[in-house]
Amino acid sequence: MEYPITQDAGLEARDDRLVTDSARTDRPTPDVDVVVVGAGIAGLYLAYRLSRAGHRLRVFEAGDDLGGTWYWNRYPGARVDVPSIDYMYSFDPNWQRDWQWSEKYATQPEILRYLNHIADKHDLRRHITFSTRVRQAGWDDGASLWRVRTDGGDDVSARFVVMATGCLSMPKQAEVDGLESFTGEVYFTSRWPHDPVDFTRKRVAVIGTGSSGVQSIPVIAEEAREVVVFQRTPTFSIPARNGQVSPERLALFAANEADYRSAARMSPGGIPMERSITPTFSVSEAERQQRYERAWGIGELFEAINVYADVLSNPAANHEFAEFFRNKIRAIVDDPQTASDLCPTDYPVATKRPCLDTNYYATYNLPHVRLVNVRKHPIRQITETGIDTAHEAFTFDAIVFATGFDAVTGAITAVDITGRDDAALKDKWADGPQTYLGLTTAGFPNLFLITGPGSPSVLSNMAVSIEQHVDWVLDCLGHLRAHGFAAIEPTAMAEAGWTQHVNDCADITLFPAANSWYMGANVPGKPRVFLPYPAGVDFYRATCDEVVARDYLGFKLSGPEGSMCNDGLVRRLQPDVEMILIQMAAMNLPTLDSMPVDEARAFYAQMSTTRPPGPDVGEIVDGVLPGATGDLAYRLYRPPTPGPHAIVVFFHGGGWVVGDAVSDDPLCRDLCVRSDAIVISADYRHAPEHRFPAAVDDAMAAVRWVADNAEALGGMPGRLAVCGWSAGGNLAAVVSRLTRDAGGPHIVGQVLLTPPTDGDLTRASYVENADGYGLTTALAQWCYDHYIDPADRRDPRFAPLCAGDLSGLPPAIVVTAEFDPLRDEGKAYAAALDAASVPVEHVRARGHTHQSLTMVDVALSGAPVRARIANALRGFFLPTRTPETAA
Ligand code: N01
Repeated sequence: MEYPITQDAGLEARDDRLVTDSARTDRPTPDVDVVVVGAGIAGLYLAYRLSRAGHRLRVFEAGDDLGGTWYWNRYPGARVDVPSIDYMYSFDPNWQRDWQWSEKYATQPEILRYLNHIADKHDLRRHITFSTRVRQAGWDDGASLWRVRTDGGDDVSARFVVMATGCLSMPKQAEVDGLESFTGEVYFTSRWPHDPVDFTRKRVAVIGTGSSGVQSIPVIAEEAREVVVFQRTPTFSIPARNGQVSPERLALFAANEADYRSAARMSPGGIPMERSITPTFSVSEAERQQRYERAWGIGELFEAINVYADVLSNPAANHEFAEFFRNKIRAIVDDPQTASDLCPTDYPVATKRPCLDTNYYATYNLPHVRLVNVRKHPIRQITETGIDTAHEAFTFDAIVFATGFDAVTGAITAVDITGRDDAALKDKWADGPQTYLGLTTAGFPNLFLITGPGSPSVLSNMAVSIEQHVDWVLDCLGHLRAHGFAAIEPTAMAEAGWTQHVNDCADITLFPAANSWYMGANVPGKPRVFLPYPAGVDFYRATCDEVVARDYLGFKLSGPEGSMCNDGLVRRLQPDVEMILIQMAAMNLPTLDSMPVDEARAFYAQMSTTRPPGPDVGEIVDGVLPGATGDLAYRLYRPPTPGPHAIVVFFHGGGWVVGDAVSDDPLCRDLCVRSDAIVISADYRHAPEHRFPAAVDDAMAAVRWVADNAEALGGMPGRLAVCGWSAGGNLAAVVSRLTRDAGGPHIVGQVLLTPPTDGDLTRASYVENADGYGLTTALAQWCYDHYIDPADRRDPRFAPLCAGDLSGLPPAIVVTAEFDPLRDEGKAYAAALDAASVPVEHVRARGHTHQSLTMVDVALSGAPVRARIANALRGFFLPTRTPETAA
């Protein structure tokens, strides 16, 4: 069994550039260079950049005028929930001469006026065909161009198509029976009429409590005689505290607008802000509550989500923050039942899009406003006169649907897009979207997606993300033109890698825990896939830039003169591991091999104190056991469940030079809790004072002592496994063989986590991962030199891979990490065990380093690997594997 996607298959960068392609020199000239679909914020900026760069273009817009989201969503109370001065174009540097935002959060009419102002100022309307929906776009491979058809009868050929269709523009179906029978007024927030709607003296139902509902309900309640809100899922909302544009922000602008915009581009969310690196529980409760209050008081969504680094990854941290919000709701809403119904409890805070509101919760204190919890009182149907729930019949004059969108992919797949070989994009994405960078998709040459799935899009300030995407596309077109290429398309490998990377990023967050539109969960039948890229605008921008800097890594470029393909993957490290490496590099710490041994030990111990502690176990006991030549410290971790338990003897890492019985404390706790076994971390003598084979002798002594005292330790005799990380993994492998040869103690399984198994420094993994991934080849060399003479390095007590006979060894799980100098020897040992018919599970930890799998609660992406280790341990301890039942 193997861990999915390994580093081994086909990742070598291929560079078959400029292969002559003489068959394709007579290509027809398309009607235009670029067709842009949509004239919202993205479409307008595309029109600006493309026209300035001399591209011939047409922009098709389904609406009767420009504005996209801001054209359609005219419902009462509609506002932006990113500060206005952040939610605007940065390409228009002298904007302050002719534009001023009147409020911190501008209303929909003001934003629409702004977009019209920009279009007029830069003469963009002439490129746009309004009231025209693009129905079809098909790639003509022979002619190397797109054929685009609209509902207005246009049939336009273009070299490129850019989907600027928006992430939240395809309204979701109502999904309530009987709507056609209702004789009153029906409104959708996403398709609000242009003529004013007057709710005075009317009984109004609002279905939906996302951002649109939260914004419109208080405003509708100001007018209507009666408002009944039908809520399926309560939302987390914070007060917007709208008002004048913040003077602090204006001062920052005045100081240096270019710096301000640049800080936004390099921020996690597209608004100037430092990414929080403080874990929630690293500060006192009083400090945390103060911090939460400050976030509540500022009225900015990004600020709120950024309170602590782990709000979106640590369930306990998230729970505390969510409870803070729930307490606020309880404090505002008078009726306890209504307050309780308004408190979200079944998803982590911020895993569904949180809202900004003005008087949302307080509106429920008004006598004419009522909340119906649809979960308790499901809507049965819409009737001629109103809405019937299972328990009540309501009469209404108007029903407002604020029920959301087929987000991120809906507006793209609504166009019948066919690529190479007439393959339909809709079919390709049937199980979830696959893109490279959220910008392009394999099989669909010259198709660009602005803020497409797999890009930060809806998790970011859209204005910043749109500009970044459009700028990238324009640079790309310029590159193609300058180098004589006519087409660009991502490779299948690059796309698969990016899709995997986006999922990896989501999997270390709590996002997948919610049935949100981020997950596609709001649309029946839509595949459940996390749609946006959650690692941040900063990280994403750096990735896009890196792709370009690495000669369009992952793209195939082709043209009449030939083609080039620089295949490869842009982000191979797990996202959290990469983040850790970046932070470590920034700290510029000295390396262990640059220090005298004593200093290295002290430094290693000091670093260990900065880690999160790992999970609680039932009991921890420190003791000493008799080693080969004297007492050795051990630490015993007992599970919280009733005993007796199976026992794992654990050997710590540290290259036989540094570390001790407690230096892998979080890992041991984690193993103990996950495997429900006692873990005994036994120390051993260290080099250079005690060179090979002192550590082996001590490891053997520890295993014997534990086996002899299993019952007294609370263990089950005969259920004994060994486990070790790094040098400790080596010892676990060695002990497994020596106990086999000695006829006992009986070991039921061995866990070898990134072990050295022969120290052969010529292996490819030592070369590929020599530096930059924590354990360096130089440090590995330093450890070997301290531990063992070169002449002894084929002794199987150091190099288990050199042992002649591996048959009859205990079943094993061998974990290797992709970016570990030791990777290949672990892999070789797993293969050797397999060849000797030893049951072995080889787990290849994709995107991990030598140390990262031990970083409990820091590198969250290591958790599934540790879960597999625990699972293997539980398997080792099954009665069928123990000597008494085997007998
Ligand atoms: O849509 P939503 P939205 N019966 O999907 C409920 C952006 N935006 O238009 O959660 C009963 O968030 C649904 O319930 P559930 C912003 O990114 C920004 O409000 O599926 N209820 C949910 O409560 C936002 O997140 C701004 O269980 C039904 C609601 O309808 C995104 O657009 C303003 C239902 C839909 O909420 C979408 O917001 C507005 C049914 N059959 C929007 N079907 C600002 O900038 C759905 N619901 C401020």
